[in-house]
Amino acid sequence: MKKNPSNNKTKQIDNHLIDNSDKLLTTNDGVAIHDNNNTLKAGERGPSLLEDFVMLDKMAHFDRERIPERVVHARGSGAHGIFEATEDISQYTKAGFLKKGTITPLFLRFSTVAGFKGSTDLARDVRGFSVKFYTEEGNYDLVGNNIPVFFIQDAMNFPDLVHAVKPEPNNEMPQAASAHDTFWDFISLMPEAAHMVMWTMSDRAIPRSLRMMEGFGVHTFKFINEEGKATFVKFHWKPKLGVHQVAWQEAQKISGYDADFHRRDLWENIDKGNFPQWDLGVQLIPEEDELKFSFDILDPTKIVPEELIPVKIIGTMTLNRNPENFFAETEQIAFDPGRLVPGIDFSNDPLLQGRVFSYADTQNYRLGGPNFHELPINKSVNGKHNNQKDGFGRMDILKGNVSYFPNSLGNGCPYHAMLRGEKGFESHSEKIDAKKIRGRSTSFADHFTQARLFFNSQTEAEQNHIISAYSFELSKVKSEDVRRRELAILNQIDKKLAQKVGANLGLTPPAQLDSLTIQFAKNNHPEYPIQPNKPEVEQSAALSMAVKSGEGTIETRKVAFLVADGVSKVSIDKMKLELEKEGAEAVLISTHMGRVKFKEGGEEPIQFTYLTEASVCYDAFYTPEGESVAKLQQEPDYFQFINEGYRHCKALAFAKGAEQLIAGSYLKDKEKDAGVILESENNLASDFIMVMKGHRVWEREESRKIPV
Ligand code: HDE
Repeated sequence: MKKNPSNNKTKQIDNHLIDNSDKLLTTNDGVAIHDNNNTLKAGERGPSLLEDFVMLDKMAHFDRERIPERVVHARGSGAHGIFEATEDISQYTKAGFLKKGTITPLFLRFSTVAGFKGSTDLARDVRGFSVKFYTEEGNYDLVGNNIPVFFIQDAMNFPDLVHAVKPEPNNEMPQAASAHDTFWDFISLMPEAAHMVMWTMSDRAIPRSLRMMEGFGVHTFKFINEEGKATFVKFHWKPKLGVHQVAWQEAQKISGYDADFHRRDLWENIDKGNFPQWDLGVQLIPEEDELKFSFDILDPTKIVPEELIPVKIIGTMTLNRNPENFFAETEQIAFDPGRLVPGIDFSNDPLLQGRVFSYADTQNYRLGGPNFHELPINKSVNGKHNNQKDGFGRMDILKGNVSYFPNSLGNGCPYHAMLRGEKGFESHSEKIDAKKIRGRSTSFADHFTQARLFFNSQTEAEQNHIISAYSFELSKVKSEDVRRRELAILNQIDKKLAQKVGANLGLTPPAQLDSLTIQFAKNNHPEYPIQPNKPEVEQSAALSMAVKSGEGTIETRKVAFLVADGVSKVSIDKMKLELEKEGAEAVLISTHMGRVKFKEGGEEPIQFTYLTEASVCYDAFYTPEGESVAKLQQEPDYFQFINEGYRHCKALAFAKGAEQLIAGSYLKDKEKDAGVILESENNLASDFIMVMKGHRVWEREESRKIPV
């Protein structure tokens, strides 16, 4: 696909690009620098002089290079792209960028939540999924996550949640991990978190790639049409590459081998022209049906099962351009779900309402003042015209003597839409007749039914991963009271889940919720526990990530070809051709850098070696035939690759003659499964591809475990 395509937003950004090629080095004032190596001194061995403005200019700027990192979602990666609206949904919304056929530039930033800016990509965590649409009617931000629900129901609890999950305040440990006392202490006192925690303990929290995650708007929003009629809407991003994970043990190892694994994967794929795509889907709920469900659609700890309201696809997003500069774009982009365009409005979800304040407030602080809207990455493409002026870092230069409204000296400009019979953003005129209360609706009091729905909708392998994740995390918690309190919550969700986690922790799950948990729940609902409504569905297929063998795609998957000098080029090329037809990538890994020599004569440059690479960074493994096989017999790191690949349930293919290497691995004592493909017994390439399409051979995980 075309490299670095341009549109009105990228052209706007390009106006700010600085190209230093063939340019003289200058100070910030444009004065040419004669010597960039030496400070000005009184004599060769004398003290430095204060008048050295060249050095002071350089150092003073350097001293101010860092800005505060985001208080949450500090670690992120972004890309430019476009959104194309493909359906006529004008009966629901008047939003211009959703009109069929409209193409809108955008910037997307993915993130982890808890870790600092330099932390690992592979933390077990929620992933942020923030999209800024540069629409012709102003910027619209859909600031979502890769999990469709949230931990808490009311914005008031957010600072506490974040304090609990971040490293503990006394010793600032652990980094980018929820496996510690304060997180589970808080969570076990907040039964409303039960559903979200179930998701974060599932494989959703350890994605294979940012390109292989779903995104969700989480809250219920409103669409508003030309007539001013509202329809409730929930947003979904569905990745064309499917939804995939890594194994937890893999995630931990990747964090060591390549802490930038997700960032690199996104960057490299966009760079190669493998532009990732997502369909945007909406669940539309007529206003009249607001109270029709067993749960409250304003409660952000609930999904609307797709069986009740199907997801309607309304457009496609394509990420097609890497940023030029991480700081200027990915770091300085300022998202804000509290700013809307005509055709979209808030619902009364109390979590969403709190976000309306927090984001602009944090940007004002993080980006050093109120002019962050003028930074190239944040600037709207339709301009900004108002009487707000001055402040730190002001870039726009306002003409004339008028900066107030109403005015006559400036012909009343910038003018009010309504004064000239035009339309601007109008809030939905929802009728509200209520008493002020500081409290919570009883319709928010059911905390376990959807957590159960999620657990029931997983395959056996997925359930096992959830059990292992709870066991791992709670094992890191020092307080036995906290562990037991969380087990009591799990027991309310599913007895099998609680028992299995309990067995791993050496604890019996309590039958009742802990008295402290109930005490806190009663704070919101004095009559807690409240009998939940009967759910409409007990299972929902969309909640599982499982794909069957042969059903998925292997596009952009990385297959390690394990070679050494003397490898057969024919054996490499045959497999490579078949994999590339399916869009996968073959990466040769050898015993040394430089050039790899072929059995048939000739050689090729080689970039990757057993020293620098790790099996956990690859999706599948192929050992070609040749004299290389004898060399690999002597290469312990080769066996590490295939042992680990096997342990992580990946496909392993062996060309004729290469299967003798199995004898030196842990695979030798295992009953052969569909994921070990031998040229002598199988249709090598097509069987290999079919297993890869299924992502993993999960049945291997429990029955044929091996140490690595
Ligand atoms: Fe955020 N959140 N959040 N959040 N959030 C921030 O804004 C906040 C919530 C989400 O890539 C902060 O610019 C409050 C839900 C993403 O730059 C901050 C509440 C969802 C990002 C903030 C929530 C999110 C943020 C920190 C509860 C999923 C990264 C830096 C009322 C729908 C955006 C910043 C990016 C970032 C506040 C809850 C997603 C402090 C108060 C629910 C993806 O303003």
